Amino acid sequence: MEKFEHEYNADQIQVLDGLEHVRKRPGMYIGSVSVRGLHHCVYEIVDNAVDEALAGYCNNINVVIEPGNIICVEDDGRGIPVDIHSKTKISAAETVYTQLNAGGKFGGDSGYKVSGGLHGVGASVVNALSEWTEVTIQRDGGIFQMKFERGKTVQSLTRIGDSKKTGTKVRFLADSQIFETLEYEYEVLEKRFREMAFLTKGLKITIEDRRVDPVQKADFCFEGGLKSFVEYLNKNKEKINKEPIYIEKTEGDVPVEIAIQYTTSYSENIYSFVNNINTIEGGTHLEGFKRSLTKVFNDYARSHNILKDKDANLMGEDIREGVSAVISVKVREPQFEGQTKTKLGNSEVTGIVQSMMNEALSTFLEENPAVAKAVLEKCISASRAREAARKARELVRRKSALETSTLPGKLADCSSKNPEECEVYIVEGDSAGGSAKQGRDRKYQAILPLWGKMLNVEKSRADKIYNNDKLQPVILAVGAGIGADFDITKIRYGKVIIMADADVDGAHIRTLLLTFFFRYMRPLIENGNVFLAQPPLFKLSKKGMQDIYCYTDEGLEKSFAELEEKGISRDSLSIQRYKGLGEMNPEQLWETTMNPETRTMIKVTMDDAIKADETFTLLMGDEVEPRRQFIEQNAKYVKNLDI
Ligand code: 28F
Repeated sequence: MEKFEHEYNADQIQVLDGLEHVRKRPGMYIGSVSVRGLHHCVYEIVDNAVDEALAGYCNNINVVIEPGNIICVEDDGRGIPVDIHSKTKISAAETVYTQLNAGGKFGGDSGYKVSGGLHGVGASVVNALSEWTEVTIQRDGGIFQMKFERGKTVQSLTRIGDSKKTGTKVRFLADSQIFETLEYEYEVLEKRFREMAFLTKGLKITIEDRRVDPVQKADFCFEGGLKSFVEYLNKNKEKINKEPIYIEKTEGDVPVEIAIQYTTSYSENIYSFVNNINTIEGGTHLEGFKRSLTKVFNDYARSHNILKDKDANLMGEDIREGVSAVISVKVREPQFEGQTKTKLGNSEVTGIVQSMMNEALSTFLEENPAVAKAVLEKCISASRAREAARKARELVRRKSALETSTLPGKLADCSSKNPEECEVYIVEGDSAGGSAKQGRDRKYQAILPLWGKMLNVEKSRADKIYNNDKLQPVILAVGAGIGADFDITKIRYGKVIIMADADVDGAHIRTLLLTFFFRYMRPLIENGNVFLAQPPLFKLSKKGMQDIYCYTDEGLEKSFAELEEKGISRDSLSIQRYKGLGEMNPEQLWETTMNPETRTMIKVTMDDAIKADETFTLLMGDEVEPRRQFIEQNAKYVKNLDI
């Protein structure tokens, strides 16, 4: 008895230590306390329900954002076990919610567990970071409930009724003492749950946002799994193989699922997952996929005399042009490497994926010769374009070696040569470019005005891009090459800032430039070097009052309200609406948009690569109808601006 008491206390102290540490250093467990970390909490709880689905016991997961930013997640699995541990006298369910890593997430026997990145930290972390948590379990003929506040049990598991059903429901309110914001972003959650539904064939996930009226909701259930995923990625693209190539097989204890569909576009669009985690940095599974794709297509081309004896092999990048693919593997003990711990390191996985895909893909090509032929024709012209691009590049290199200055003539460069402090504003149009040149701080701010018709990047291969007179100044100014040659260590400016008007044309230029960066200087976006300048939409002025600049419609409303409180009425103010950057004089442009002390800028992130790719394709692809829809949808916004 003595000993028992002692152990019990020791355990309890450890439990408290664990969760208190989570509250002290939340970043260590959920990455950050920004909106990202907030969303991460939802994923943790939903992940547990998905695990129950992967174990084969759960078919439905419902997620609700309730008014007040309360999250409710419910599944129809077996319910977390409610039996009481003989030693600790605490229920299994309470242990899962109060003990760090008690969910069997590390090791354990419940299938393919996650140990990389920030995933799988578990329910107890979410509990520790919530103002309150309420868990309701239906199981063993009863309804059981327990409650917590900031990780501490305020009501142990109690039977509150009878039920013939089974399942787990978790409601929690994230702690405002911990998080910068409690405002969940519906779109972000929706996107993640769509992805999770693609990755778990047949699982139905619903999401509902009850903070808004009418309620916003979506439900996802894909019987096709990854096949549905690539169809979704390609929905606005012209397909080469109508049915995606689909492989689903388990080798040893490694389940592999792959779907591949070729499109007529010039970009490569491959997503890979390990244990449902997006492996942004790739790894051994992706390596196996790429090797197989290259080998099988080359072998087929040789054996069918499409490549002659004298021809060189096609290169991997040629064979990946226009491909959309998703690869998902489950690995029992994944080794995650790389900067963001999203690169699979397990070496055995390469061979598993490669041999499985070799067999399935070569069979597919033999059975679908028309598809094989169409893809190979595309690969061969990609390889010719690559060769042409190489020659064009060499020409540029040779030219620049001869010329005294390799910088574009229109560039008004800054005096500093230290990329860390230098920034370049890419500005559309004459007058704005002129104001920017006069208004800037010439020590570290460079201005590159753009002229002429912008190239449609979606429809252009690398050789055209290299010779385009509008983009070439951008390439030369940034100074780090493009495509496979892009070398981020050579960039001449730490910040590349797109400055365009807040109108339709401005939006077009922004989209085009972002497409270009996304496709040809992707590390620049990944590394956080690309920004969007935010010029003001309105100026409020009154005699004797300092001018007030507003950057959004909401900002304008807010300023009105604040001024009214000070007794300044609306009719005594003069409001100027800026139609374009050109309407501002150099001082105003500096003060509102370029002065690092006062400006606001938006950093362009890769967070939503799928979305970006979609928009680019939509705006510039061959399909007319989706583009028309996009413009129509955005016309509302445009009208809004043209008060
Ligand atoms: C809304 C969030 O968390 N669902 C869960 C289960 C089911 C089991 C389980 C969970 C046992 C002791 C580790 C049931 N029966 N939804 C959820 N459903 N956890 S979480 O077990 C956890 C282990 O500690 C479960 C038999 N085995 C497992």
